[in-house]
Amino acid sequence: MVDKQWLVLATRNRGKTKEIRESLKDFPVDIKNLDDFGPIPEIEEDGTTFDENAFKKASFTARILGIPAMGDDSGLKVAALNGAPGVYSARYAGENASDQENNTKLLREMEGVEDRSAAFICLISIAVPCGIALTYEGGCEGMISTTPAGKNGFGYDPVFYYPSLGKTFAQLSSEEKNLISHRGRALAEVKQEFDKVLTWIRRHL
Ligand code: ITT
Repeated sequence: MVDKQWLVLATRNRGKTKEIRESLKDFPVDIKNLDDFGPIPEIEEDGTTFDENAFKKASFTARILGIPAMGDDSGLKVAALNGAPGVYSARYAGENASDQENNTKLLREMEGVEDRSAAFICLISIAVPCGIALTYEGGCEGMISTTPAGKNGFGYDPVFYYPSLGKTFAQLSSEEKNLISHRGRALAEVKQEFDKVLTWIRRHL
């Protein structure tokens, strides 16, 4: 039997954790998350790009815990809002804002706006304890709905409408969402070269 590689998810977001675990369930990797370890210092997300923040989350966590880590920095870019909320998606309605507060603010900003096109972006960084990392990216285009719909997922899922399925992301199961979402697409890139990723990790441990 092949030994599973430990990989810690550098996130406290349960929705992301669920989707990443689901996506990698058939791969030889034992996925931990930050809750499996004692308290560790907060990761500073002060980068100006998704790329920078994903790298910060992964490399900081890998260095602190001494275990390979995966960071996900993601968010929603709305064309009519000049790309907002972007890297500030988690705190659009303020520091520690709830998903519902963020959605309410977004729908308010979008009241009466005709161009409702938007895209989710996800940057995945896989880092080893010495601090270096591999990066993967995925995106998904959709529209901002006028009212929330659906109970699944997290974040902006209830207001992100995916036209070709005629549903919001919150109306999809995590398996269905992973097939088309920004995170699912970034993870598909990881999975496509999973053997190489494992070799790279082991070479740098
Ligand atoms: P960690 O930093 O602990 O991973 P976070 O929620 O703060 O968790 P981000 O800084 O990457 O993560 O912010 C991402 C925000 O973008 C997230 O809180 C959601 O509001 C939104 N988002 C990202 N991916 C999403 C998805 O698949 N569905 C809905 N909203 C999403």
